[in-house]
Amino acid sequence: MNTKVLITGAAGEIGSVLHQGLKGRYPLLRLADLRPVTPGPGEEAVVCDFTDPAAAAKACAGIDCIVHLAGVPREDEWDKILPNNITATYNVFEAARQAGVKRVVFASSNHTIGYYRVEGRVGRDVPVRPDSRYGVSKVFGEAVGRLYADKHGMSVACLRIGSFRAEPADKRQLTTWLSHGDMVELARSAIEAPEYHFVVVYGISANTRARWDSPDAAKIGYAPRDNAEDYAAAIAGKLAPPGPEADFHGGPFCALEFTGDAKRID
Ligand code: 15L
Repeated sequence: MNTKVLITGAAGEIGSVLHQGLKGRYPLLRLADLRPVTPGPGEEAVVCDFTDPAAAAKACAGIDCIVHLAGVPREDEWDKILPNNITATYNVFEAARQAGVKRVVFASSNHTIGYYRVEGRVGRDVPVRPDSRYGVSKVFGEAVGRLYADKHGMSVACLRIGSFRAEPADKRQLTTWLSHGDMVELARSAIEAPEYHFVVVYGISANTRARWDSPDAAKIGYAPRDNAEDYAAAIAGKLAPPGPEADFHGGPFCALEFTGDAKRID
């Protein structure tokens, strides 16, 4: 594969797994993070704060494909979300455009559609329904991706990642689990698929109880192997408390700071 790849947030939970899983696969793996990363052969490490456009531009130079993971990975205060997830994501796409990067793979989240009821299935074309400031920031990232795909001809994949864990931990995750191996396969597929314009793929394993539909998975050739069902007996009884956490796809994020009327969320 003759693709020079930049991973932002390479020292994070997903970034570290991708670093190991994609090691040696590309002529260059550039690993960017606020924290130092130790590079191996064929790798470069850069300490980079993507809230700074000049730093983002430097990190993107000479790259073919960016896997953009950097940012706050869960719900947080607006003062953290705004610079790290919104400004930084814009900076990454804009730096990519200026550097002539052909493809950006954006780590989005299931929290873009969190307030859909668990009884229903959710596809990629439903209106967004974020369940948190974090979810709003991921909707923003997908919108910037769509803009750069349409306006600038960039190839963009938005991966709506579910519950990235070594093993599923509760009943919700029997639906939402994404194994480490399948995360590597998902990123690899999005990096290497020969041609696509703009795709949205739910990042989950081949879970028997999956409720999110990803017709675009075939466009990138994503074929997950793991299934949360293999852990069902071990986590039987690990249920969410009654209320928004149990009622909606976004689980615990839906219950955080909740002051709404669940009956009105159809
Ligand atoms: C996410 O997007 C978060 O990054 C992670 O903290 C989990 O909460 C996960 O979603 C999930 O929905 O389980």
